Amino acid sequence: MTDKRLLRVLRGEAVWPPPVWLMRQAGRYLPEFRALRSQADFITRCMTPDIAVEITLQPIRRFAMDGAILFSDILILPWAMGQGLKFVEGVGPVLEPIRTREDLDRLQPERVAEVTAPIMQTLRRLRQALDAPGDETVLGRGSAGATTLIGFAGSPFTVACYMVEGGSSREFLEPRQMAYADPALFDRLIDMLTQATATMLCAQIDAGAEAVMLFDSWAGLLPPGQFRRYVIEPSRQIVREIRSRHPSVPIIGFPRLGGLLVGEYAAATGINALALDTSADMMAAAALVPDGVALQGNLDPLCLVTGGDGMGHQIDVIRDAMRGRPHVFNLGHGVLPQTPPEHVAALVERVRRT
Ligand code: 1CP
Repeated sequence: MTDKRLLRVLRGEAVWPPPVWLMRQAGRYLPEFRALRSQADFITRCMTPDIAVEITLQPIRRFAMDGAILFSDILILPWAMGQGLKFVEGVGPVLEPIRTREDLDRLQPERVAEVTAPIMQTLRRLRQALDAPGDETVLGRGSAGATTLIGFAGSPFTVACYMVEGGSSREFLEPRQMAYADPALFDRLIDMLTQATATMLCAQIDAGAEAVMLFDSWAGLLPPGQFRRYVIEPSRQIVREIRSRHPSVPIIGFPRLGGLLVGEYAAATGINALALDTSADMMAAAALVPDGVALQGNLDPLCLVTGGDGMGHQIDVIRDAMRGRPHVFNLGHGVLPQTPPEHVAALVERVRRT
């Protein structure tokens, strides 16, 4: 049974109108998400199936998105390996930085499967809720079996950025300097993350994820040689490992701000779909990727804040340019917290116009 519209596109079919979901579709812009925030801190929310299931389904109930992305975070992986992590209000993630061989040796990738078991439980429950026939109490009438469950992870380079820096940054100077000053150490970290990420994504698929996405949000910081070594090569290995165990599960790659290298990224990694950031010209990207690779994107998230005719026009430009090709409508980056939910409803309605 593969007639879910999003899955068909991820497998290379052109579907009209295109399926739609949004990066960070669960989040602070939804009042029902903010209401749950007071109940538990961020990591607890990710690790408690009752809460994580509820948050994942919130945007599906409201907007009937074609994709439901697991509520979790890319930094749960380093946390599960034993790295100290806190999400601080108004600051973002704060981690105990990894700067030396000793810091790296203290990580315990062998713990990840056990620590992330509740997330797999969340996925099992989500898959059941999304596919339950006639259970309109969960999702609303008629939508059972229509929404694709998406698992995800950060890509090794982006996760390493936060691990070495110790938090968020615009430049991530610490990890980028480590890659030049001690490439052997940086390679070890990347290799550890590559293996752990492939294993975790396979576990997510075993638990019910029907597609997986690799977020490489900081890929665009690297010069071409390092982009090949730290973005393309680890992603290629992750794709190869997932394919060997789950050959029919589509994989979406998001090498954000990858510029001219996105075509090489798509061809060399073997991903099924390439997610594009707002800076990318979708038609130019289409010319760079191998035939059959779907494109996902790439409306400016700010357009969704302003809404109205401006947003409508931008939606039409992207949707019409991609007509006849495998295209998943999405933003070029995550939904901004100040986004009015009714603009998201208007976006979905506009994308689905025939
Ligand atoms: O309560 C809150 O406000 C916490 C905000 C929040 C949320 C809602 C964080 C903290 N993470 C998430 C969830 C999340 N993160 C999802 C779940 C899906 C959904 O919400 O719909 C996903 C897929 C992510 C992925 C993620 N986390 C990325 C990759 C995508 C991207 O946005 O580039 C990155 C870089 C992170 C790190 C992260 N998590 C949270 C923050 C504040 C940050 C730092 C972002 C930065 O460095 O600017």
